[in-house]
Amino acid sequence: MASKTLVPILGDQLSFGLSALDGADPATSVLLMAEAADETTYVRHHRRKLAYILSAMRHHAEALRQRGWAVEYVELTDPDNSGSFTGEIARAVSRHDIERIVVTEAGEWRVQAMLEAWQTLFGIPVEIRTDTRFVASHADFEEWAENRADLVMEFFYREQRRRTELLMNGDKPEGDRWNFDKENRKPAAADLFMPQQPCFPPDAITREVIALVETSFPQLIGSLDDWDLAVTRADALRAQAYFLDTSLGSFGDYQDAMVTGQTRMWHAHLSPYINSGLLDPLALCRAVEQRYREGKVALNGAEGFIRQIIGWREYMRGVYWLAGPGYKDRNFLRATRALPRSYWTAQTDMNCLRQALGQTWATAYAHHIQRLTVTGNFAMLIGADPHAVHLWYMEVYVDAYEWVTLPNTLGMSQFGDGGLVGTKPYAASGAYINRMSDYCAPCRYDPTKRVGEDACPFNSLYWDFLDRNRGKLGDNPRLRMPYRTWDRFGDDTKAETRAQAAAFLAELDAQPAGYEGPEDGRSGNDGVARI
Ligand code: FAD
Ligand code: DLZ
Ligand code: SF4
Repeated sequence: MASKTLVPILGDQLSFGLSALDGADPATSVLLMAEAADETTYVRHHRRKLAYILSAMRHHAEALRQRGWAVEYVELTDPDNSGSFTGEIARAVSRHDIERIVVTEAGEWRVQAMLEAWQTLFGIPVEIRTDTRFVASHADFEEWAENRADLVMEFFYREQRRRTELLMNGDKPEGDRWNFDKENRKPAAADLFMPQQPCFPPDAITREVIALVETSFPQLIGSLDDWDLAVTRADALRAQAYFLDTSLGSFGDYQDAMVTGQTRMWHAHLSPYINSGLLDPLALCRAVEQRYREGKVALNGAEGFIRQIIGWREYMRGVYWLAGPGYKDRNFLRATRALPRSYWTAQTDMNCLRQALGQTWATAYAHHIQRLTVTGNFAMLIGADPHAVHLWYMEVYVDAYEWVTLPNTLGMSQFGDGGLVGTKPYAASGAYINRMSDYCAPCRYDPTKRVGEDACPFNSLYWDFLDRNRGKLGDNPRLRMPYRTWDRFGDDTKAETRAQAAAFLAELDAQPAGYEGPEDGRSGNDGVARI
């Protein structure tokens, strides 16, 4: 029997062009994909997220076989399944005459540590290759970050534009500006034309996976109804084409807007497919540029979208790896409160939270501004433990993998890293939510009131957050204005604001927090609890 190369393919490596497959010979390679219990349980994934990953993996295995690869696929319910990546490598090594392992580096520290242990464990060479699906390698990011006091995303992004030559005219950015973000801040109204969403009904494989998730994970939250996710590259490309044709034109203008009942608006909803490998982010950016060059979309929209991908997405990954495995333990503001149970049940009278949480429960998706300004902002203002917040985001969003979720939650949204990712906390009062959404009009709270029975909780919490964190945030130049405003409040105003926030937090603490199981409630979304 000829010696073989083992090529493990992880659940977020569903790309035909994966670096581990470069130069591989189908005749002497065994591709291994495994549904691992460790991976399905290391956080309490939303059931839709779990079903998406398992179904996309099963479809990808089939597509690889059709391309001539020998794929060994271990299902979750296989009686011999060891439950871990390392256990499955061990079993594959014992089944075949494996002379070496070639694998693409993992997306996160936890899994990378496993890969790095294999050579010693199995006594055969293990080649860990760079993940070429990112424009900047770890070394590129380290080089960029070296000797910089602040890791400002905008400067990294410019380097990425030069590196990819996206929207460049020689050395100069298209339109002679790098960033058109100022044009991207329009609120949206419900009567604007919104793109219909593409829908990919479940096929036999997805239905089987849905049944598996329903029976095997009864303790998890989230709806599996109205399945609409693509699980193949072909369908993910259809979703991409849909976005390019119908949403990209308005993406920039309404990037920060929130409208009741509109889950995705003009957002791409492509992150699940990009992060699991079904879509190539750089090819997507090139398609966006082409639309601009053909005069089909405006520069602000094209630039804004490309910035999200080669800028923010890659910057977050760079920070995650640069900061090291200890990043997740940072807690700059020493925040310790547990998340309210409404984060799992969507039962709250605060309409903005109810909308964002209800939609998250139903679809495992919320767009950026809901994640940042509603759920993230509220968690930070009440002083929630940033690691608990991170875990919640890891659980509930279909696009969540540690490398991208952690810097977004702990860093950007909770300021838990003290300013590595963002220069100031994304704290906002009810006024901002009211400006960018239609959530406030039907809410039982009034976004213009700071104190009183119907005052929007965001308002007193916002000032109280600044006040109680003054020792840590008082010197932040970007917070000079709000602190000046607070200082101009009279003593009575300050006292009543503090009292309002304290009463709210006391009420919050008296209610159940966290989530222990389905008996805590699946989806109320009917506003029975106040918070
Ligand atoms: P669009 O708004 O249409 O943006 C286009 C693409 O840009 C996205 O598909 C995504 O690939 C990329 N992008 C935009 N912003 C970011 C960003 N800040 N970081 C990384 N990529 C970005 N994104 C994830 O992919 N996984 C996460 O687990 C995740 N958690 C988040 C948690 C918080 C608290 C916040 C504030 C943001 C988080 N994001 C995360 C970033 C962003 O919200 C999502 O990428 C976006 O909502 C995905 O939806 P979309 O495809 O419709 O994005
Ligand atoms: C997130 C996830 C889940 C839920 N299940 C699997 C799985 O069964 N098998 C697998 O190969 N990968 C899975 N993943 C993705 C991994 O947990 C991990 O996030 C990536 O491999 C990145 O390191
Ligand atoms: Fe949210 Fe306050 Fe507006 Fe209600 S009034 S929707 S709680 S911002």
